[in-house]
Amino acid sequence: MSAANSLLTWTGCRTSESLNGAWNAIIDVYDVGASGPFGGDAMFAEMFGFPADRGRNSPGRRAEYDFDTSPVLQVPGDWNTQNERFHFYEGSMWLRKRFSAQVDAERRTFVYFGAANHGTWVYLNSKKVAEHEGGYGPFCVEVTGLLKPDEENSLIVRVNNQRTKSAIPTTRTDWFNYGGITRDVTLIEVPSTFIRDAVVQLDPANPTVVCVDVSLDGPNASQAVTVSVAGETLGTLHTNEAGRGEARFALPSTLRRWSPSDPVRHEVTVSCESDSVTDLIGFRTIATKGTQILLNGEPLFLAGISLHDESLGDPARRIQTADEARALLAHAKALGCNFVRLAHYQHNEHTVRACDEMGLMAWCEIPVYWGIDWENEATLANAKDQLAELIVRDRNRASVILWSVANETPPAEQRTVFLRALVKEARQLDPTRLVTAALFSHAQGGEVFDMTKESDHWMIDDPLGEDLDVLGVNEYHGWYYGSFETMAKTRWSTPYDKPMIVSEFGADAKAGLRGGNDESWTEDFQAEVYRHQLAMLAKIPFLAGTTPWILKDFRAPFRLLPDVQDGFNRKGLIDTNGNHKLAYDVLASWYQDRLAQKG
Ligand code: GCB
Repeated sequence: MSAANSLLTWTGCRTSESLNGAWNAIIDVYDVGASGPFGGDAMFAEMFGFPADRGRNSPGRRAEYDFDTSPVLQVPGDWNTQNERFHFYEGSMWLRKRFSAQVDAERRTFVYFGAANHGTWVYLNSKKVAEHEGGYGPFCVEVTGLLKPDEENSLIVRVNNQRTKSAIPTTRTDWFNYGGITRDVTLIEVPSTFIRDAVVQLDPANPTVVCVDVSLDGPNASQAVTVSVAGETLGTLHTNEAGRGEARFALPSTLRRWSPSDPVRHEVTVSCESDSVTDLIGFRTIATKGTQILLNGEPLFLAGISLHDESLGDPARRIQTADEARALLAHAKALGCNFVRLAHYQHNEHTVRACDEMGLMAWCEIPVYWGIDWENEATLANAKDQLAELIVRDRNRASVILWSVANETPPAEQRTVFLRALVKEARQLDPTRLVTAALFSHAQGGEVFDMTKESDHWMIDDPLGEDLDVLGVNEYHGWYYGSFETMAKTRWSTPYDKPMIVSEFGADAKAGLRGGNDESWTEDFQAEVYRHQLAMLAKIPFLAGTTPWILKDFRAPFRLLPDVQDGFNRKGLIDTNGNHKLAYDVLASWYQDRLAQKG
């Protein structure tokens, strides 16, 4: 079963207990912790097998490990920034949490992981209960009947962040490979028949109708289910034996619609005889018409910025809390953005919920990024799983308007077959949103051409464009290639009658480094690149939005220029502490004018 099928949604309203906090960690460089150094040998497995959770003073055979006296890591958290010894470690780490739980025999219990990077094995009281692949997606495991009522439980997680060629993402990424349980871990309790998922979204073709799709799970899966919005009952549907039910209900047209200027969310409750869930949901439509993007039927320009899932402050690390997400997004709001590109993988749910709350539309993406093993069926299966986890988790969020299936993948037959399968998957899981991908600007006629050759005509004709609703295009004129003179006369065209978002452009600048407008790595040069870029982009008739690269400097191991990069990609408009660079104001004033033009 795909991990997404077993995902719980509406978790915020559930009876739950956080398993965040101090976990003991054992580094396992030779990866022997599951079975000992001799594989299946029972004697050595007992001495070395970490899932048994024995220790120095445990009775019986000696154990050569001990969680109790091993270092502590905070969860959520990567190991790289918590312990200097682990900074560049890539491999297996075992983490253990002991906890006691009230066990109600009438109810079911799940352990929910926000994310763990990358391959995860989960053991409860020495029994393996789950495996999961993918460093950014949520997953959960049912542990009903496995918890001990009267003594402590041992939850042991082996996380391995080794980069591999067939994984998603693969071995080379321009971001840091933070290892560990990087997002919240929660013990969640539900009734024996419960609402596993409920999708409540406006019909894109008729904004006065809400489409409801419910799945119940448990022995009495066939039930009447009532849906109410803002205290008013919309109607009742009936689930079948398998627990599935769909219905369409009228939604009062007076109910305020969600938009960046009025990010209103309404209390939605879904109840059946055995369960009831509540959440805040915003209602809006998103569509395209020719080269325009329409929000609630009105064309608008997507004034955006790209972000990584990295918090402000020192040390740079993954976002862990809603407040950290809000603090980062506040810089995008101050820039005048109505849109963010959550690159290049599934961001923390806190960030997506903060987008809903703060009125930022969002582009959400999976790490199908550089060098994917297109021929590998397991790779495709994992990409589909990751996409499904993302969509199932976030398809009730009004802020999410675009699912992106890939970033910078050179056109080739098998690549297009692979990505088409993902586009299809996205549409099946969510027919209410738009699908995009960040394409290469320098791919024309199905080939990637030499970027160093100057060209003053950019034709966006990647064959995948046929399948997308919105074309995303990354380009680095004025930085990796292309002169300012050529940019001034560059013409853009596309055979597709579709909107285009320039999903990346930018230049590195070390905060505080000043110089001439022609001096690389200075704030002045970065600002100059932005001025030339914005002048060029303003002339593209099918441009529907921009998400320059990037809001904040971020950790990137192959960015090595001493005293400038030092392991960070410096294309941020702000540095890691939130200080603005000159280009920030250049973009802010362009967005102000652009949004004023569009009314
Ligand atoms: C890109 C990638 C992004 C990099 C960026 C850069 O094209 O999509 O992940 O960080 O360029 O800075 O070169």
